[in-house]
Amino acid sequence: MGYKVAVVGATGNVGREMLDILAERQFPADEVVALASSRSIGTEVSYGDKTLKCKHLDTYDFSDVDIALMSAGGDVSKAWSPKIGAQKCVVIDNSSAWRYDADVPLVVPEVNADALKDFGRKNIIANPNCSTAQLVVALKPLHDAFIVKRVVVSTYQSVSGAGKDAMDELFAQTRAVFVSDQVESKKFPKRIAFNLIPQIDVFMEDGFTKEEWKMMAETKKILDPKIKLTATCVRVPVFISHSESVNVEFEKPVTADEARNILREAPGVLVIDKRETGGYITPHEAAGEDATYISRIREDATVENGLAFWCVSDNLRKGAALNAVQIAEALINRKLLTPKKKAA
Ligand code: 11C
Repeated sequence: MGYKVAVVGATGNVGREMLDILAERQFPADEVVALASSRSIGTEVSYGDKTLKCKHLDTYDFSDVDIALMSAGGDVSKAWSPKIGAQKCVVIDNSSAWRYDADVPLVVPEVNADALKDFGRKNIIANPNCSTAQLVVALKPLHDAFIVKRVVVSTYQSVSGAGKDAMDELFAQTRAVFVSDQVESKKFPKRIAFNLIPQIDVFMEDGFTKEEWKMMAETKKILDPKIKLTATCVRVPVFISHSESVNVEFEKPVTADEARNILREAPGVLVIDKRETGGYITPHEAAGEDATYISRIREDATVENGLAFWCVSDNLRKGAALNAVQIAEALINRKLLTPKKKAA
């Protein structure tokens, strides 16, 4: 007897990826339903070798659903997650609506799966921002060994993080540059084709952007509130995968070899670090993959106990859909969730 799973926001970049990953990983689901807003009702989406027709979220009854994987944006999540949770269906939410709520665990299973034990307070579990997820997967094993004090991270984030319209904008602008040089920007504040934009999300009062603040706040909640982190988040003309240049100061001395060996054994991490031309991973190579790739590991002699590395991951997978499905798997493996049908 398996689980009934609803994918909310099934027609979006992340929703479609959630359906693919449920099928690929043979998630123990008896039934998967695709839900969407009114404008997508009837739209067909793929789930393995099946085709699902999207049903309307507003009229859907969650009373026999075990898990709702939500990727419908913060406003939909704020309105719907409490109602769905009240029907004893656990919501795994990909938006930022609940991440900073003390009663909602914010989880990356390789890092803090123990936090899942508190999910019943609201029946909501939050997925972190994509740029945070890959970073904490890389930092966790290093933190366990050397204790992270401070992180300086610069991101190179793909347009898929901003949704399908943003991918279409990069495509249209790239073509327009060659055809007419009439480039129109709607989704991004400046042209993204053959350019990069040092702004993701809105500006905060202190001059950082919300994306940069999220990386700091989420790393503290997931990994350790004592960690200091400063981020510069940049949008780049890449379709899929976020890349990060990371500098870390540790409490204990660290060598590049020690860090490399620890990262090689770490869950969710693949080290590609040949110290030769091409001996590292690029976003193009990480797209469609599950791992968080680490390359360019080297000591940073400008600070005490410093280390620098390059970190790349598919933002739609580990940064969103894969992490959400892994949370659902962790609930099952830890026996924190029984299918309603079996319990009845
Ligand atoms: C981006 N990281 O690349 C964002 C997308 O808080 O879940 C995800 C925003 C979030 O634009």
